[in-house]
Amino acid sequence: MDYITIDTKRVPIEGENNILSLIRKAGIDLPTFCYHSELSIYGACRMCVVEDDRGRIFASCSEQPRPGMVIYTNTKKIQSYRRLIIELLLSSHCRDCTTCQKNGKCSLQELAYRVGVHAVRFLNNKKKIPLDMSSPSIVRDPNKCILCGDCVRTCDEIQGIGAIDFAFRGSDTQVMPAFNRALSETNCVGCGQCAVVCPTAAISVRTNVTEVWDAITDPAIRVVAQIAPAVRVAIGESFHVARGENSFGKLVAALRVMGFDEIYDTSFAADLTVMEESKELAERLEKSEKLPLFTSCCPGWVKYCENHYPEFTDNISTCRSPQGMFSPLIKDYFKEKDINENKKTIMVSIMPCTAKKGEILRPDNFTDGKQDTDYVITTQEVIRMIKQVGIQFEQLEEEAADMPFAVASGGGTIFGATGGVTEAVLRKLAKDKSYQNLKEISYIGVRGEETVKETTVTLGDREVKIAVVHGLAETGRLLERIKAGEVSYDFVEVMACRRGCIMGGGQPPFAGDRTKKGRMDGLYKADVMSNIRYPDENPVLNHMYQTNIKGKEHKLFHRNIVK
Ligand code: HC1
Ligand code: SF4
Repeated sequence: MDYITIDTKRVPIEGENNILSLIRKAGIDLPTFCYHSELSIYGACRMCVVEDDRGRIFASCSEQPRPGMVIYTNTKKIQSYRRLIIELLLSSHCRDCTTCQKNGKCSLQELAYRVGVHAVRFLNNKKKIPLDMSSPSIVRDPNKCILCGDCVRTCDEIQGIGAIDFAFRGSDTQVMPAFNRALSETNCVGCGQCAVVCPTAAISVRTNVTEVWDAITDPAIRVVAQIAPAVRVAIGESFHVARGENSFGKLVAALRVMGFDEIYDTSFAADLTVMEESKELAERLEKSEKLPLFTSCCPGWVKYCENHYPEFTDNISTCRSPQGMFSPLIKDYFKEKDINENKKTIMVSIMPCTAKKGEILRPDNFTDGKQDTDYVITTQEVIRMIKQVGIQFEQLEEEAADMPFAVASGGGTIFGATGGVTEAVLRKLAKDKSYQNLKEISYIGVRGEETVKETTVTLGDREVKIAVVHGLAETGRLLERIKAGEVSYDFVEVMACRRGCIMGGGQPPFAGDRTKKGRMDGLYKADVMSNIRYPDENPVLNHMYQTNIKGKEHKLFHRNIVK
């Protein structure tokens, strides 16, 4: 086996294609701003510089390992080089750290501390640039940009959108949409993946925390929370809870302390979505029209389709997302009570997703012309609220959500991972509701991290071809193949974010590959622990279909599509 020497350690080369990966394998967390294992190598930030035994200094992310190399990661030269990089970055950076959204989570702040920059010798002569607040999902603050290009490459390479890019030259360089337009006027879908990789607060989640506190503290308002499936397996990461552990019960307890009046599980509405969407699939298969049926629960995907592939918009399911179904259902449920108690019900969704903030503003999701979900707050925002109150999250006793919307199937809960919607729909369509069949469906090929998964199932006398895709760049490639007639499907599940909602733009920033797997495993574990696994065996939902939602399905659960 070939080796290189890193400081004093011999490290085997086992297929790594850059020295940085070997350094990390050797247990040294070399700082970087612009290196991400899923993005192309840019080599711009220079923080990962190392020195070799001939005194050459180079970026380790863009250099291939050669057997016998001797690398030093912490020489005097390297130390002062890194300090200078940080000092130069800080010299043109707006330094309002104490009031910044990213305070305590900013990589620039952290690395300034780590490399020992205690003062900045250079003056900041840059004029303050106005913030772009036009998107309901994210905020762009050019004054905090360090030009690492992570957002540009994510938007282009992972999402295939290219809503932002570098503009101007030299010290005037900025990241912005073409012609400096507002983000809301671009093809940005609000997925927030740029904010996930941004090391500072140059791109951050647009927050609605203040509005939610205002509602909670108003006694005339009934504040109802719905908790999305993916939130439960990520929120604990910010409170020393083991990675991927289901913190749903702790979150419910925290929301009660904060003053929410009713707390429900969005997985209930995911069961509802399965019922409506599988009905729609059966009808389209019967008539052989508008196939493939594309899922509609991911707003980033819906917007991408409208922007880039309008020819496929009729193929998208008419179902609202689980969030979009749940809010009008709950408002309808409390209608009379609100009148009797002289109260107003406000719906707050707790979501892993930044695009959900845009979904609630779409008139095709309104009921009787009114917005159903009042506010969406992301996992990150609810973490901030918990910390504001001082709740010791990890010490909370778990509590159950409120009835009747606390009852959900495991099929509804796995919606948060890629393939979960499809698996839940297959459970609904299965005639055999046995435990054994659940296992068989789980092995059918829709689970896992592969970017495109395909499977075929037999429904009645028909073979139904299914694809599951996540990440919008990959989705675009799949749509091109469908258009070219190279592949054909009857049902396609699309999630804008790689690996599904568990990696949504509103989740706590992730630390390496371990978290991704942990979150996915956590949802499948929650499914196994559910008393109800098949969405169509949800007794509360089945009762409601016979009673209070009977005849209202179209009005409350489907989009108002005006041609
Ligand atoms: Fe999702 Fe969905 S699974 S879109 O990823 O269909 O956000 O978690 O809430 O609405 O249920 C997100 C997650 C979420 C919806 C559901
Ligand atoms: Fe691109 Fe998504 Fe960021 Fe918009 S939110 S700029 S689409 S990565």
